[in-house]
Amino acid sequence: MNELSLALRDLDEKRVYELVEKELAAGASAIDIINSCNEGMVAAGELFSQGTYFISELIFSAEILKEIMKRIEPLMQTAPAGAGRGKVVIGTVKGDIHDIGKNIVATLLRGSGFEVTDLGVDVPAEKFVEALEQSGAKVLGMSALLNVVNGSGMAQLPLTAAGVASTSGRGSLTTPAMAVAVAPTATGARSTARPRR
Ligand code: B12
Repeated sequence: MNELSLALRDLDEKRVYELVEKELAAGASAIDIINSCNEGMVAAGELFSQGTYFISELIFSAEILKEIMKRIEPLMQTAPAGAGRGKVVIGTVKGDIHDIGKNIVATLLRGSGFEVTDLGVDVPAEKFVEALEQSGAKVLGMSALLNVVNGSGMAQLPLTAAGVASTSGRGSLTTPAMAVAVAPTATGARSTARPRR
């Protein structure tokens, strides 16, 4: 973990903002900042699961990260609006309200010229299907950070009927197997999963 990750883990708000400015001035990209923050958030999550942090501390870590995102979001716009790279439906699955990572992905996609339909959080399976049908999107992004929601409802998605070409599930717990379970017959069903930490 670098200085920024540690300051975020320790909820040292003022120091976090100073370090973000320092790193940006030194030439860090928005993605570099996000990666450092991710490390700090994972560490804060570990302190929570060990009982050192309470939910209030987790909420505070999220508030700090949201402030950082306000600062770096403009740096994530690389393509002109309506650049026509394709359509994507994205949302956080039912039972889960984590949305910071999902919002980052939506911003990056928009910034790269994709038209994104963001369904928000706690999205039931049928809403994903409805949005795919209405928008004609061929890509579905589902965010899931809680293991209790792993597969629940998601495996029921009639994705082939909705014409999905590729599925990315991502979060602390998602696996390639999960993405395939969600869309077993979709062409190129895959996950950008990372191992649980
Ligand atoms: C902040 C946080 C919260 C905030 C969320 C605020 C918000 N608006 O999102 C609050 C305080 C509300 C919260 C609540 C809870 N949380 Co919480 N939370 C976290 C924490 C610390 C950080 C998550 C985060 O924002 N990370 C930063 C972002 C940038 O990273 P990210 O989400 O991983 O996203 C990146 C990638 O995953 C990827 N990505 C994300 N989505 C998608 C989608 C697609 C399509 C793609 C391609 C990529 C992608 O791209 C992003 C950028 O790199 C994690 C710790 C962890 N290890 O993840 C725990 C964690 C996820 N929470 C946890 C828990 C237990 C809870 C609660 C149940 C606590 C409680 N007792 O109430 C509740 C759940 C409420 C609910 N029903 O959802 C556990 C889950 C454990 C588990 N195995 O299920 C974790 C792992 C903490 C822990 N170690 O115990 N939480």
